[in-house]
Amino acid sequence: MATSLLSSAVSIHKEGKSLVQLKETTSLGTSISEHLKTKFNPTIVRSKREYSQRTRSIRSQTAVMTPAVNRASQEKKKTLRKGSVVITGASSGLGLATAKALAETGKWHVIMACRDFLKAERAAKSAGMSKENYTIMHLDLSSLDSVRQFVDNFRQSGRPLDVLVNNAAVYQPTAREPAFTAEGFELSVGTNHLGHFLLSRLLMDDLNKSDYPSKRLIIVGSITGNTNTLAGNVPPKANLGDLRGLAGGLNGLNSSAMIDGGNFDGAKAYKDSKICNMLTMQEFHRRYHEETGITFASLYPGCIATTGLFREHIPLFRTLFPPFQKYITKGFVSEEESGKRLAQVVSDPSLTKSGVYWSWNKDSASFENQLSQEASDVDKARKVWEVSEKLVGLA
Ligand code: NDP
Ligand code: PMR
Repeated sequence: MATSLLSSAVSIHKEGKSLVQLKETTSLGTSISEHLKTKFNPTIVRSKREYSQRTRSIRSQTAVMTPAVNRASQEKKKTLRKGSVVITGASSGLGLATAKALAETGKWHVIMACRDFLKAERAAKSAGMSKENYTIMHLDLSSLDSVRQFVDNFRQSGRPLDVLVNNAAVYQPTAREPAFTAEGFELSVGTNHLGHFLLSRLLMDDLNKSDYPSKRLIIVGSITGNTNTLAGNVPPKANLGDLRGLAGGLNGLNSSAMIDGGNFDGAKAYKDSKICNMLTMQEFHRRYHEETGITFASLYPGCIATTGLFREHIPLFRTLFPPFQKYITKGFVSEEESGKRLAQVVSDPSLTKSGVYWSWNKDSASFENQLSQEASDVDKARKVWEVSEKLVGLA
């Protein structure tokens, strides 16, 4: 019954596209004011001071002890410092749960890279995160200026970058017309893929400089972008086609707002953006893993049916989706559990393999999952990379 209600929920907003029928086919730039806000933000200033005090004290201890210690104990000392992890979209859902899980260990300082500072501060407080374990910094992924400004602000904070988690996303299943980023890219691909693409490319230098024992760049993927699964076959299916819309700039004017050049469909745009996320992770792996030792990974954390991701879906969907996933597909995971999973990909010493798309089985044990043909297409990954480079102004 839940299935039929859910499918009617879908057909309500996509007139004439019932699931049964389709089954066969299968804020702008943070310029000076934002910069000042961050620069004079007491949390950041305080954290920066605490961080440099801490490093100074570690350095002075090391200096005093140097003559007496051997190399092995120096190495051990190095690993004593807290890891420093940037998580985008840490103001709710998976990002917040991961921030909380990492902060609670006392071994991580979490930089919550969020578009809504106050929301993030409230979320961190209500999650019970203690102040010395996190810093909030402004990042709006739907503006490339904001991405660049974030990178500048992050560098000014003086913190190292040990792990970057590209988690934020928007999903617009009921939109009839496309919305656009500050630069005029369709919003879902612009935010979920292009914003993160620029962020990751710019922060590669910072990751490279880190002396942390296991440096990682993680891009959250999803089952719904993978057409080798039942979930990935729920229409509209992800498909990047020949990338003609992406190459045209996704602006909906002289090019389509969709990557494959087709008519706008918000649900498909999200799934396409997730393929881009998974392809980008693999392309990073091919280009940089050997040279840098950085671990590149993606994951499907499970169906976290209660998060803000579904905020724009119709109310009936939001009511039925959690029980449907809990009792019928059994793919449901709580926000807390999903946070533990992503936290493992950030910090577990056994998950250092690069180029992997992680998933978890019923007993919550991680395993290397298979990506769909399109989500593992080497040629497409290179093309997505090259076109994206042009769109974000790196080539
Ligand atoms: P949420 O909506 O709870 O979290 C998304 C986060 O992204 C929010 O913090 C949101 O900020 C932030 N965000 C959105 N737009 C921007 C922007 N322009 N700039 C900066 N941050 C932004 O959703 P989830 O926790 O469910 O999603 C997290 C990730 O998990 C996504 O990558 C999603 O694709 C993935 N995922 C989710 C699944 C699920 O079942 N929920 C399943 C598989 C993957 P704000 O709080 O201000 O809105
Ligand atoms: Mg899906 C094992 C079956 C399974 C799983 C794990 C998911 C996950 N879904 C499954 C099956 C089905 N879903 C079936 C059979 C249907 C038809 C009734 C169905 C429908 C459905 C809808 C309408 N499912 C959805 C939607 C959404 O709007 C969600 C979406 O696609 O967001 C992009 C969604 C999801 N199902 C999932 C997961 C994880 C999602 C959402 C989040 C995401 O991929 O990021």
